[in-house]
Amino acid sequence: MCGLELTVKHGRVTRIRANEDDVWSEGFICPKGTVIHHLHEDPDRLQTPMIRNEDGTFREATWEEAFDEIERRLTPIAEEDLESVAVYFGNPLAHSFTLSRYVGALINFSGLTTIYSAGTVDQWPKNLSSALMYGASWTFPIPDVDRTDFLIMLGANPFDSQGSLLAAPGLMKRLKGIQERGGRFVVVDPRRTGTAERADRWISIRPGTDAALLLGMLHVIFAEGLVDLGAAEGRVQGLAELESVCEGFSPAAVEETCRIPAAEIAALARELARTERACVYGRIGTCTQEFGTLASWLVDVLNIVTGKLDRPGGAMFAKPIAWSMLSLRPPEFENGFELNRFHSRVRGAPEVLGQFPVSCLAEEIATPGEGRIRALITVAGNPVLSAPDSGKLDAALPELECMISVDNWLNETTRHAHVILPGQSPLEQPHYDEMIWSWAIRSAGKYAPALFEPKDGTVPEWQILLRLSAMLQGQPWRDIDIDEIDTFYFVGLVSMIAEREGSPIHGLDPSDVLEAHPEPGPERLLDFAIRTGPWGDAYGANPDGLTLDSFKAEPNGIDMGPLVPRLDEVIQTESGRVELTPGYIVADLDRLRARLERKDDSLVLVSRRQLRSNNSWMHNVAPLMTGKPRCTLLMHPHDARTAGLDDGMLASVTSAVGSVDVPVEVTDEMAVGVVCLPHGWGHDRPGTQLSVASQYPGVCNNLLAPGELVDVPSGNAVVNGIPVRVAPAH
Ligand SMILES: Nc1nc2c(c(=O)[nH]1)N[C@H]1C(S)=C(S)[C@@H](COP(=O)(O)OP(=O)(O)OC[C@H]3O[C@@H](n4cnc5c(=O)[nH]c(N)nc54)[C@H](O)[C@@H]3O)O[C@H]1N2
Ligand SMILES: Nc1nc2c(c(=O)[nH]1)N[C@H]1C(S)=C(S)[C@@H](COP(=O)(O)OP(=O)(O)OC[C@H]3O[C@@H](n4cnc5c(=O)[nH]c(N)nc54)[C@H](O)[C@@H]3O)O[C@H]1N2
Ligand SMILES: [Mo]
Repeated sequence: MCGLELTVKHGRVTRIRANEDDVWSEGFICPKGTVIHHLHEDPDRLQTPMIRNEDGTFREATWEEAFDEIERRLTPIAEEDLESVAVYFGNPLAHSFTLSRYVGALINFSGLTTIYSAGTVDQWPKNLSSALMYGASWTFPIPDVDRTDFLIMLGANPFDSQGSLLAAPGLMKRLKGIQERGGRFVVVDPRRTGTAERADRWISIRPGTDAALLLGMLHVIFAEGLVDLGAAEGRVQGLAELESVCEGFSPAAVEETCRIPAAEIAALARELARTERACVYGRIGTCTQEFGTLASWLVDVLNIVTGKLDRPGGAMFAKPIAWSMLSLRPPEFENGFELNRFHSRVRGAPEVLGQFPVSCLAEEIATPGEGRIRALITVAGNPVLSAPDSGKLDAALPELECMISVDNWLNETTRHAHVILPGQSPLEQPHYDEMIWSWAIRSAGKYAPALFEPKDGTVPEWQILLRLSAMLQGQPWRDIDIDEIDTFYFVGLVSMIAEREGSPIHGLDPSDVLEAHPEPGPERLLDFAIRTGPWGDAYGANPDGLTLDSFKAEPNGIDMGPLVPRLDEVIQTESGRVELTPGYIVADLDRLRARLERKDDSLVLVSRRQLRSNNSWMHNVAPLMTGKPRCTLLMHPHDARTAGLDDGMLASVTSAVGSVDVPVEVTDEMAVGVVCLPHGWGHDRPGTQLSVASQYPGVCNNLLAPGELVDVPSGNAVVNGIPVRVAPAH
């Protein structure tokens, strides 16, 4: 999302700098931005389809050969049983206005129902709590960092990650800004991260116990009469029940479990309640853990009962200029969010918001019998490294009768594909960031045209995905008219929006809208989202309003200002109020009560992210890989001594499902009893085409994550708080 200034000479990028004039990022840049041209130039990046040979090697193929092969393998399976065809999509969708919209089209047009994604190793608990609290599964309040005076961050480390479901350029500078205004920020994390190091206070927590901490705080708020709904007054449901919910979770009752003194818990609650402009924010450490849904819910509950919701300096809802497809409630949930409607075949895991835990994927492929997954399409995902129990998935993928990957690299996952279909490089396609504006601290946006003409013979991803969708419907690939399907998709969307009461184009004839956009492809969808957004021209109704052309005329972006209160606009619950005590979530408290009773003396493993990397797929960029080895096990000196380990020694880390050998980095930044591995490593698999990454393989932490460990209500994977044993490696 940061504005970059690229200098090009003779068709090559010679320099990348932060764009100082960018209205959003104002000169901020991170290491990933400075190397974007390496992704474009990477000799390992696929520029033609690849077909796997019998012996496991790959050959470059023409698009004709690739689609012939897909027709031969995929079409018969889809015709026999579409449910046996699964799709997995990954993180890059969040940033690509093409991928996100056209993966939606792939699913809707083909009728695919077996859907997996990186979402169930990420924010599914937050999706669930928002669905049940606000009636909108992608509506998350975010901290108004620029105006807050007190921020409690749990399980987030923007020092490395920069942000997540909170987009704020140069977030660390903004956190410092809180301190410069006389405010404070506190970090709750089992590791004294770079963020915690700069915070006013680091509160070390036992992994997986945030829900207990937050209930302890809620208990204090009720017990001390600190409830004050503020702007949410009259707009919430269930306040009385909430008080009884925290019964039995006093600070004294949770302190041992959380390993945080009761007095500190109470002080935190009081400080939150008493600071007018304050906010609690939780991120991935609060989601990918044993009580992810409870923690995600309680973060919002605390903001609400202390009057922080929907007010400047508190937790607010972003107002993007261009709406994302995710803001549309799926038709299957038109009458409310029904959960656990069906169950997975092997484990009996309930679906949540249309998906099973991604850790079910391996067993659904490997277990014979009716309903087995026989074909898989991956789009921009690397689950062999990113999904829990990844060894099992790596072993299961070769059993597929057909695997197609839409991906730009031949990596740990796509090496199992029968056919890989590459898209274009990030510099060969236009960019307008996709979902993340929905959690941005300003209503801004910007558009960058493609820097380079796409290389001859490349095919944009929207066309690949539409073609696959029609093939899944049994159409011979040569007969498919991409433009026709795209227009059908576009008109369908326009009709849906035009039919809505209160829509800016309510009653407009979709064919008039179509006339304004004769060119097929993702740009007209983006233009439509801008024009029907809060500042759009509404196709004439608001003649001075924004269109995509407005952005094309302003390469530094357009900023429509800071967060504004908008609770009434976002709530979509049946009651029209925020549901404070959704029964489905509250029912999970028994599991937490049992946790308070559980003996807990094992060493546990958590994950970390790294600044010079992006999940699993930027380790092939040489300038990001210099310096000390980074795939290390962080361990407190006390734990290292107990295990007989010293800094730099090779340790063997063993969990219930796997074992890896990795060098130890002894550091008191870890809480005692907690060890930490980075995620996204493990590039030692044979048959990939990653010439840089394979020189720095590291180990895959997900070999250690038991697939059965999930946050029960959401099905989200638990990759933080995994019991492990650590010993010197032999
Ligand atoms: N243990 C542990 N596991 C985790 C996490 C953790 O913290 N700990 N974090 C989780 C989180 S938050 C996430 S988001 C997931 C990520 O999980 P995934 O999304 O499965 O993994 P990524 O590493 O982001 O892989 C992105 C893939 O997209 C491809 N790609 C890159 N650019 C493009 C493009 O333009 N087009 C196409 N078609 N493909 C492209 C890359 O080659 C790569 O294969 O991992 C999760 N797994
Ligand atoms: N440079 C870079 N930036 C990235 C990414 C990347 O790989 N590299 N990945 C992107 C993606 S996909 C995402 S989702 C975001 C994630 O962004 P963040 O949520 O900021 O992710 P992390 O940096 O992994 O920080 C998570 C923190 O949670 C802590 N934690 C672990 N378990 C617990 C627990 O039980 N309770 C609490 N309170 N804390 C816990 C960990 O110690 C860690 O410090 O980052 C994005 N940004
Ligand atoms: Mo993520």
